[in-house]
Amino acid sequence: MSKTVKVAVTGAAGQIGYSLLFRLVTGEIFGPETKVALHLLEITPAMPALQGVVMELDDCAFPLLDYVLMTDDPAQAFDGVNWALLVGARPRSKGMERGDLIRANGPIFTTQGNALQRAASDIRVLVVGNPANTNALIAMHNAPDIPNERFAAMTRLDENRAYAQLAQKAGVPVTAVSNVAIWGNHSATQYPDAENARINGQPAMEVISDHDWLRGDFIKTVQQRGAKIIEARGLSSAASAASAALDHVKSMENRTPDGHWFSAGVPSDGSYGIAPGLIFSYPIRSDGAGGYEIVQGLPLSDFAREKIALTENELQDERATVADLLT
Ligand code: NAX
Repeated sequence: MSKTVKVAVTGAAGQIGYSLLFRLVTGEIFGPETKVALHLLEITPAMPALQGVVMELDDCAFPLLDYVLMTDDPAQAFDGVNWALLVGARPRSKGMERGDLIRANGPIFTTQGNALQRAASDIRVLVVGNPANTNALIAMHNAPDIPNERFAAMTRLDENRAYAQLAQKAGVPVTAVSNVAIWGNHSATQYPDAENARINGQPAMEVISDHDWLRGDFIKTVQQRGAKIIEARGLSSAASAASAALDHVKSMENRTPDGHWFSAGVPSDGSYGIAPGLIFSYPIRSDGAGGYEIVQGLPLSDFAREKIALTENELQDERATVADLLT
């Protein structure tokens, strides 16, 4: 075995954790030569449940699982880790507005941001817990020792959802679809971009002639997919969310093939006129060595610009709501 990668997962006893942990150690993400150490963080009352999950991890006898650390202390959880998947968050309770949820999550992500400074020098952070973009913004601001570009919020599930919708509409396998991008916030204002997408290498707008669908129900379906799943399942997306988080890690670990991209909420550098510093989902390309670039020069129609402005405004409002936490 050539190396060990240390991965912290927060909220590890939750739904997403249950779909995520096992696949992290099969070799599919970091390769068959890399051992994986899991640092699992939970809140104190969930430690017994976490113990049950770890018993199951033991029972899989995964050859690549190096060790498992269970803790309710963020400082211990993030000590020396190479990846931190921040899944745990305060859920929305009855009657809670989005603003209340954002504020309720503040203390979690200030504390975790601070503790992340104990991580390895190559740490990369993916925030899954909602509101993901603003939680990532808070964590990033509270970890001044870590370069901002190491922080991302997950919009890969939204991207995967858009891939599936386009493939089904065009009657092609999902592998025929490429170059889908999610712009903005992981929320109902996000803009799933079909105008730059391709199907079998052709513009999706040429392959799918139903432009009313592309500009209407396609966008709405992706934006509201999470709510539809809760309605149908009685529980929020978990396996698909875990799968998307793993896709994100894999994409960051490997160089993105030429002409392709994937989406993630990353700190805006002002690209496409977005306010600098917001955690904004863009199409990005990984260099496979820890760095990435925001894809430049994609054409955006007036329709797209209008949608992107809406989601940017929402993120500006969210940032204003937590301004006092952004040290
Ligand atoms: P669960 O409620 O099943 O699990 C969350 C776990 O986090 C619980 O075990 C809880 O004890 C733990 N937790 C809470 N506060 C914590 C803290 N301060 N430190 C460590 N652990 C803590 O939720 P689950 O379905 O797993 O979803 C987790 C988060 O992902 C939620 O915020 C959810 O909204 C968000 N999602 C984000 C998605 C995305 O695309 N970005 C999609 C799926 C999902 O809805």
